[in-house]
Amino acid sequence: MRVGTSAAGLVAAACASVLLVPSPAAAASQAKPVGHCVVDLATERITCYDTFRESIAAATGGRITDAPATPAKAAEDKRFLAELDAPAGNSAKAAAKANTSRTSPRAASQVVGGFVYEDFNYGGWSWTLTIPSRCRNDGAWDATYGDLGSFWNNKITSVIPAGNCHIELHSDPHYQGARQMYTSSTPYVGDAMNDQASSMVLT
Ligand SMILES: [Ca+2]
Ligand SMILES: [Ca+2]
Repeated sequence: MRVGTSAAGLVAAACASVLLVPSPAAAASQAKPVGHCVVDLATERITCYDTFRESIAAATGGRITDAPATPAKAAEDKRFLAELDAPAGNSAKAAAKANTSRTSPRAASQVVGGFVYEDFNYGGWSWTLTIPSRCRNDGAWDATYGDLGSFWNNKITSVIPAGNCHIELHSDPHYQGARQMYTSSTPYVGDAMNDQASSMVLT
């Protein structure tokens, strides 16, 4: 495991193995490191890992430990995407088991509502979005992130909605500016929204 940095840059003191990770921009001068982060939209806590597989294990509370090695493969893996959407019944036990092995200041959101990526075709840094329960598709907003902050502001280039959610990107913080909705796996968000998103809504 690599990190545990929140959008506000606070290290989660509760987790002994936590380290602060450089932002993608700050680290760009070296060989480009890539991290795979889990963003709990309920708490805005961001925790990053070295591998996509690790990040999925964390995002699912230990339920899925054999995710495809790369996000690009995951995007085309129907079995994996279906497993992500499996009923929460099975995950309760796994989540309980996972929770006994680490301290957590708040209960984690363990439904995956989607993924956003730094680069074209699900490349670069990934951010797996977790939410308390699946989206309802009733027109109301199910989860939000009002200000992506320097860590992932103006970087998103591809997206994969999950958990019955659609992902709506906004070019300015707090759901202002241009907006665009994505209802299925999208390897390129389009010229108008590429590297523009500063806030997002799951609906
Ligand atoms: Ca980008
Ligand atoms: Ca922006």
